[in-house]
Amino acid sequence: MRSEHPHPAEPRLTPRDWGRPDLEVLKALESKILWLSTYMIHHANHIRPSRDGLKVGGHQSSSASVVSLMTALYFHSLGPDDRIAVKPHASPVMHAIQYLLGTQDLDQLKRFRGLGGAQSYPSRTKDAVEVDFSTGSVGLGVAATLFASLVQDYVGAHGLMQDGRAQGRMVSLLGDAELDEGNIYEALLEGWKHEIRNLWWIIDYNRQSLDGVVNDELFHKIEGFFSNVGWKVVTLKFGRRLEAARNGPAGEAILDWIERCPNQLYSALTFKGASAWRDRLRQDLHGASGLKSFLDMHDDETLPAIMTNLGGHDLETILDAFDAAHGDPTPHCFVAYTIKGYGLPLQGHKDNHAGLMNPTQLSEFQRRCGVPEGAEWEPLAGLKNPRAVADLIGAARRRRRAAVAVPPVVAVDPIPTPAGANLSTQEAFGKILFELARERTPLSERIVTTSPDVTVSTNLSGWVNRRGVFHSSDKADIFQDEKIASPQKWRMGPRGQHIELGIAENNLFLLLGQLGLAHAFWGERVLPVGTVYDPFINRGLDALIYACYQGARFMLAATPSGVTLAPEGGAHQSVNTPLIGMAQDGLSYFEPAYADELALIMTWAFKHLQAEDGGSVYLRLSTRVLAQPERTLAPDQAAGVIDGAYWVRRPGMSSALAIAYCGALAPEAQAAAGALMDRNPGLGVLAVTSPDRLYRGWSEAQRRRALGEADAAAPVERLLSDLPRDATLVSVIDGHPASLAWLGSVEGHAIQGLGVDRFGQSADLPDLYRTHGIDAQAIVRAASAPRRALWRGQKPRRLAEP
Ligand SMILES: Cc1ncc(C[n+]2csc(CCOP(=O)(O)OP(=O)(O)O)c2C)c(N)n1
Ligand SMILES: [Mg+2]
Repeated sequence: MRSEHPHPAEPRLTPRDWGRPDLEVLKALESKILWLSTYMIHHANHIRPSRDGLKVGGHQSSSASVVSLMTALYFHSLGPDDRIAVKPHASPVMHAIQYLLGTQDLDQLKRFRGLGGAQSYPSRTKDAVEVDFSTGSVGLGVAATLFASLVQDYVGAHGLMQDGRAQGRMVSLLGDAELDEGNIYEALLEGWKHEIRNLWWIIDYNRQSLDGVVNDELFHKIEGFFSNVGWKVVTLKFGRRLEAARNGPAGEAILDWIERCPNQLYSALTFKGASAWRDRLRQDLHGASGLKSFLDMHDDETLPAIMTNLGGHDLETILDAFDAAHGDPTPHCFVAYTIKGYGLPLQGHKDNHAGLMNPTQLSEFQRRCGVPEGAEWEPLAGLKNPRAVADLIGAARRRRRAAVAVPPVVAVDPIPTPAGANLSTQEAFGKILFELARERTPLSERIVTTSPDVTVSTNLSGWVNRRGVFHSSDKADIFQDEKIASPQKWRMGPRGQHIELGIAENNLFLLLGQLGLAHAFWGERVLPVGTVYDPFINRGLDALIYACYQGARFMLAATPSGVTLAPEGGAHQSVNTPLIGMAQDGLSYFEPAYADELALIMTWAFKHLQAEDGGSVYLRLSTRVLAQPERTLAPDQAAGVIDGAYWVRRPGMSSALAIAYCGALAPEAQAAAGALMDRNPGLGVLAVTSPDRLYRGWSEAQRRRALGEADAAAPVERLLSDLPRDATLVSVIDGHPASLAWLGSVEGHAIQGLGVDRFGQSADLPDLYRTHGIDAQAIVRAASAPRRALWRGQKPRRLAEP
């Protein structure tokens, strides 16, 4: 049953408030944008000196395809609160427009695709101009707009929108081949469940992708997909001139011919030009009444122009369609028929994706655009109506809202260690959130949780019971009302602080990414916490990387992890995720063993999410219940938890051995230490809480020393300098051993790196740990293994007998 949103959009400014621009002026702007975007690419490839001989690239055809649509959007249809994802290969168009609007420097355009210059694909974090959504990995930027509209609803319902801002429209201008990406459909379904609104997807339907021409039937399918999930589909097929031709000689026959013309043929004729159109129409419409008059009416200039007058290149058609949709919150899909390379000699050619105009073609194009030589970068050069164009640009510039001011930091009090003599880190995580939910603190009010159908099994339900599920309208929990006993109480309503998702992990990361940017979009922070099964990070990995690349801030609790999942094993056992956690920029990975460590990490994490130089946090948690140590961590140990490691047992001066363990394998490390202690009384035990932070600290110190800061030292260097250089290190983790094996290089210790590097299977812990060589015996064995001789003649040495 569909419901009414109780939080209608604030009154927002729409094109009705500023009225239609003069069409001729808009057309002049359109041609200037086409010129600038084309020339920017040409300049980077043919004029800027090359130092490495590589082709710089840039997509002149993909860009030309959307010039009319983007002209209409930026200079008429986009309101001050609207946000847009521009398809990756139209980056030059976006930069040209920003340049005209005065928000982009010429220097940036001249350095397009060069260091510090305009990026190849729109980038929130790397571009100098304000970019709403990064794009590049096709499909993701598109779906991100859908989740942004959901977040906007959340933010609106929770009163978290900075003063003076209204609910805007989330717009995606996408390539038609982006619809091949499965994440689009996962997002559509999720959007339908959440009754998303204020969303426009404008498909640049040029019927070409990278390798070729798309299937003729795609259009019908698109209509079906979108209307199935409640979207309005608006098709912009013919432009004004073609529509008008309908009533002229052979009009119906010609439009009907275009309707039936296979995409490949239409593209080929577009590329070939006037005489090809003429010949083909004569051949295919032989005998059609009025054909001769139609062909006689058009010369070699106007015939191709009319035959390619598609909706997506006709400003009037575009403005009509966009204007008609304003005021309707229903999500809209516009199918805008376009031609890839429109207006360029590359148009329609099936291989034009990476094609570049040569200097001769460019000169001819420059002449046609009326751009005087030497005035290539001049915004108004060669225009017939420069003053009017400048006025239109000025009006669009004045409509823009200033960037969102940085919101104040939400206070984070130290999180107490959850009670319990025996706990898993997953349980501890659930308890921490449950406790946070008890009181209405600044922190607990801003936390929003989300999970792809694993809320209960990742221990989030305590939080959800207290804070409710977000939904546009209040909904009772029928099971509760019917007095059916269940620990889950799922009240739903606009004030709920948990967003429940379907299983698609891609959607989880896309949503976390947008929640994690709420402060940048609407000026108030939310602190997103997502839960997922650790192995299924891989399922949504590109979206996770995308969220980090966008600079989003979120906490990810991934649990269960590793082969420790034991009986439920096999496909559910994660092996590579520690390496993902280490390698992913913008994401700090932690794998604590105990609840006190987790409480410290989460306290730090909620601050790190908000710090200017902060980022997102990934907690790799476990379902293995461990006896909790009765202790208060010393200040240096507590600091070590955040830096990535601390000595549980500091090595003695003459120690020959230390064991470095991570996460749920703490008991194995302790048991092995117990067994080895007699022979190695000075044995050290290092608890690694974050292989990632530990490694980053090390590489940062190396970098600083290389730059001359001789005293720079990393936490891991200080820790391992306690261990005699000829001692052996044994590292152990329930994950890929490479995540810790680098420890040997820090101070030159010989290391035996234990971990999991093969698929697991269902079994109990003793069998699994034995099979993968991460049990106490394996640690003892590794500690006792002979070292490989370093130099010829050097004798292998045993540290302890097995
Ligand atoms: C996930 C992903 N896979 C592959 C690519 C490489 N790629 C870049 S553009 C493109 C085709 C895009 O076609 P379309 O979306 O129709 O855009 P057009 O160039 O026609 O405007 C491909 C396959 C990519 N950028 N992202
Ligand atoms: Mg395309």
